[in-house]
Amino acid sequence: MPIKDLRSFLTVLSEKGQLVTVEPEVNPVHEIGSILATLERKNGPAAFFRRPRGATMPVVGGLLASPERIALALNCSKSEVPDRIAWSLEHPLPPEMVTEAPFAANRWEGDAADLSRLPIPTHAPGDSGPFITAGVVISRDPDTGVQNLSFQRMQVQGPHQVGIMINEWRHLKGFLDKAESRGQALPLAVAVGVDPVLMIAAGLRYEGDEMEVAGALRGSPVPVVRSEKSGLLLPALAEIILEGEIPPGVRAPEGPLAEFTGHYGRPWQSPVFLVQSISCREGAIYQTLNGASFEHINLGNVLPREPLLKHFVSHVSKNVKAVHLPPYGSGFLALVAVEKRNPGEPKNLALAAMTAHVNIKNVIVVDPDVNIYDPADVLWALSTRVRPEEDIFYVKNAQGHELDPTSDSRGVQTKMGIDATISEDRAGHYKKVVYSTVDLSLYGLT
Ligand SMILES: Cc1cc2nc3c(=O)[nH]c(=O)nc-3n(C[C@H](O)[C@H](O)[C@H](O)COP(=O)(O)O)c2cc1C
Ligand SMILES: [Mn+2]
Repeated sequence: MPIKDLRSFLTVLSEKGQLVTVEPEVNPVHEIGSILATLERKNGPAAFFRRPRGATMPVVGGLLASPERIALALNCSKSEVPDRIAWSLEHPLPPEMVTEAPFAANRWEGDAADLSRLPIPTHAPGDSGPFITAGVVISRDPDTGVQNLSFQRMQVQGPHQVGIMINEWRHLKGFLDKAESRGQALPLAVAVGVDPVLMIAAGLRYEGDEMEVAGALRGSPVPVVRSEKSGLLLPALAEIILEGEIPPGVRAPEGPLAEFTGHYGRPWQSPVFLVQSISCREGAIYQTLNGASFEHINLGNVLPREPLLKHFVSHVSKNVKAVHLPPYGSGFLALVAVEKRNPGEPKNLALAAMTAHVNIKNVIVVDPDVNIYDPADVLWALSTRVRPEEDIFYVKNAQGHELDPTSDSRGVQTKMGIDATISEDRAGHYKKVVYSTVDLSLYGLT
């Protein structure tokens, strides 16, 4: 079945055993978040919650938490994903106008556009309240009219108001700065429950309209309708569309929320998004994700940056066999496997990886017999192949991410490179032990 929206993706996931339905009633406060976290930690399936307490619609979550499901979303193999994203950034495909949007079936405006209609979960125990976390934010440059997709967490602050956390270097921040300098409100729409390529595209840093990258990722243009209210182009097959505006000069306390670093941040003073209408499809499904989750890291760190990492290290050496930003490293750890030809090569690769993206702090370079997708293999290489005084180096006072607890408030930190390849003089003496993998079912074991 071709994927074109959330529903068709759910069908594909259930056909592949990648979606479970939770039939009992669940509490949107903490219980949904805990179930999603438990499933994710054991590389389990995504979850469809049929009966969130007090809700009129189901909730789905954890859709892009695993490499298997990301590959299903992109209809390719896991190893093809980075090249697929790199290709799509180079071959954008503009959206296509259609006349009908299923989300027009139900529309509430003004006082009726009440956020309590939506089953917005409070995810982690220390979260400050319910947050919209999987909503794709649609905005427009006030000068050029070019649209933008991004994720911004949104904390429910009232029936028609959410706090929206906008980091300094985001395109949306630039748009809001322009609107605010003119004393104008910035029109905004949020699409919840979309074709997963729109989510993947929203996590990318791209100078242009990410909707065109989503079209390229899908291999067909995103169907859109023009909002009568704001003129924004909205994905026609979204489950739920919120429309409204960010008023100029308003800031309100927002957060904390479990962050992608696996830590809670501090409360912020964030702009607010005033919701003026809510539209949703017949039988709408609400989508969510956990703040501190592999799903967040996959969308925000792994998928956008593995192509960059590959590009940077391949520039330094043609002997690179594989690269990975493991989600358990919060995007701060890069792994590189190389068939080294020269003892200096791993250190140059570590330096290249550190500059591939500002967030990359620790780099471990391993031999190709180490499976960089298996944390146990990486820790084994660290434990048996690293001579600290020779193989570990630091770059002090480098720029990293300010939410890394080792950074100062501006993100200044020490980066670390580790050459975990076996040293040349020892290489002839050691060979990795590899047992045959057997089919346990032949022995009555499962
Ligand atoms: C799940 C998720 C949540 C995010 N939350 C925020 C957020 O609250 N505020 C923010 O500024 N960026 C957030 N980001 C990062 C941006 O959405 C991301 O960097 C995006 O590419 C920015 O788009 P832009 O390049 O068009 O500015 C989040 C990313 C993900 C994947
Ligand atoms: Mn952008």
